[in-house]
Amino acid sequence: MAVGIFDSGLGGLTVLDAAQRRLPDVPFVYLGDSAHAPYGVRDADDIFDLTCAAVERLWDEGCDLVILACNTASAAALRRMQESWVPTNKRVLGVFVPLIEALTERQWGDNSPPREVGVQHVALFATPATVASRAFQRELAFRAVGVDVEAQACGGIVDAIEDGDFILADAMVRSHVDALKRKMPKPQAAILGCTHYPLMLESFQHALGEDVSVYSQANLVAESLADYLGRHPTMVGSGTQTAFLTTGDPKRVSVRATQFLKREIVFSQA
Ligand code: DGN
Repeated sequence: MAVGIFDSGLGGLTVLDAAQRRLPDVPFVYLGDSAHAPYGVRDADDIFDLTCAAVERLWDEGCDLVILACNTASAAALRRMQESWVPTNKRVLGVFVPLIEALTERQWGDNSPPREVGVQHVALFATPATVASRAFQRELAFRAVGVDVEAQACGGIVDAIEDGDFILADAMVRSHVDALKRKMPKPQAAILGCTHYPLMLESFQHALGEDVSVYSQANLVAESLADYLGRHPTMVGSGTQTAFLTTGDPKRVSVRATQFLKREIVFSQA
């Protein structure tokens, strides 16, 4: 039994990579829906249907625990899936909560009332669909009061990364950070609310300035997964094998993934 990691394309590899380093004895199956990427410009019903199909595919691979390593899918589909669709012997987890717990300095499962936290001005960078969902602000409001969130819908960055065009992606990061700063000149913290963005972490940090704390998901989600598996050890078997599946062109996707993770990754057809 492996842990399933799903993303609309290649961004979830940042989460997989961090999870593999944190949990070297856990087997994983990664599924990227590159045939339908990017999700960030699709409507919520469409994202829900595609995400359910991907999760079912991972269940078929023996993954009782699936992580939606995609903020767009987490924002548009996770709550709806958990409430009405996921059977009781399976778990589907998202990537928002570990990030918000880190920002609000909370432990997993701390359901105490919202309280003031160390930051008041927070910049959120995410895909247009994630920003439109306001899921981040909703989850934050359960845990914190008095935090002003300014969101920047970053159209184009995911496509540039998926195309392997990091020069274009860097230019886009700078332009989105400039646009954000026109709305919020001095953010104290910045949330990278897209699993593709850790690949552009240095660009974001550079454009924002060294005094801004940048929260990136990969390590936070890996830590939260380790914590979850510590409490639910029967959700996973042991082994070090990781399988990589794509709905896109395995050859092309393997080249990009190898470039992203700087080690050889071979995808098979999903
Ligand atoms: N990595 C996905 C996310 O975290 O939202 C990108 C979504 C997309 O397909 N644009």
